[in-house]
Amino acid sequence: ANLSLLVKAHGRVEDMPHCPKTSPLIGGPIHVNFPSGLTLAQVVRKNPLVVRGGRYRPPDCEAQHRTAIIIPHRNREHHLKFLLYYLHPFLQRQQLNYGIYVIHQAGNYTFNRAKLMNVGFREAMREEDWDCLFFHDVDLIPEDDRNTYMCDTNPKHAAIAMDKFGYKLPYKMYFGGVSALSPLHYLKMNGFPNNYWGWGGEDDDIGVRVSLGGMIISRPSVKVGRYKMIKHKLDKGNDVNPRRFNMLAKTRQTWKLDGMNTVEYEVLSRDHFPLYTNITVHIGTEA
Ligand code: UDH
Repeated sequence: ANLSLLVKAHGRVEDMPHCPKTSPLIGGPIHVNFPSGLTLAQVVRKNPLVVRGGRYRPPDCEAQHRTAIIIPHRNREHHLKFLLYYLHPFLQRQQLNYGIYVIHQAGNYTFNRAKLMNVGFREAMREEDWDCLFFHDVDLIPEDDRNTYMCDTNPKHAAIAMDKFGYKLPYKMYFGGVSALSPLHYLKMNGFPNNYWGWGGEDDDIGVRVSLGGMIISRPSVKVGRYKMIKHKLDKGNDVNPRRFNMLAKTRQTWKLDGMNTVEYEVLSRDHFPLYTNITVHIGTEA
């Protein structure tokens, strides 16, 4: 009996049942607020089954889905704390095998969200055979459990109804905030662009890549794909990119020449913190 318990703790037991198609723990709408004084230590205590590096497997059934969350980050520790506070229980209620990766841009040079996602993809896949990657802004909190963090047959845009856009899609091709791709989807579109430095444009470029890769965007319903954004101002080191429209006009010519096949970076550290894996990376500067 001890042995079977031991094996169970590692989630590899053959006779553990598969988790059901729809988790019985899903409760629907979530009331999101931002408790003042919340600490990471409290979040750790609330999530006793999360192990080193922010990894989790359901204790009593074999998860049907393996999802990595990739969060581009610099200087938003305050937002990260709230995201972890909500995301860990949310993913556990969905009975996922999951891991959370924070990709932290080193230095003060202009921020590059999309390139950090490419780093996250490669580094997460190095650790585990994830079948789905959720590319997740640090300041967006999902407001409904039924927004399942699993991949579809097509790339999925999950953050379709944000409070800041009046809980609706701002425009038809919008692909920003939170999106989900399988490794196959990601490689079909050559990942994300590496050359969008500063704010804006990269999410639309990614949307165009989806269709250039021969895929379409799938979406949850507006009722379910709801997110609350933690209010903030434009960051230092992330000025609006004035070249974004010119670049966007050329995606059709550039997507195969720039992306996952050309990404270069240097990992400075990899830390397996209790609630997430932090990868600090030097991604260089604009050419
Ligand atoms: N990010 C960081 N650090 C930065 C910049 C961006 O971590 O310095 C990450 C973070 O995950 C963020 C994402 O990149 O959620 C997207 O950046 P953003 O939040 O600046 O973009 P968004 O379009 O917000 O969500 C624009 C803020 C403009 C505020 C205007 C006030 N009315």
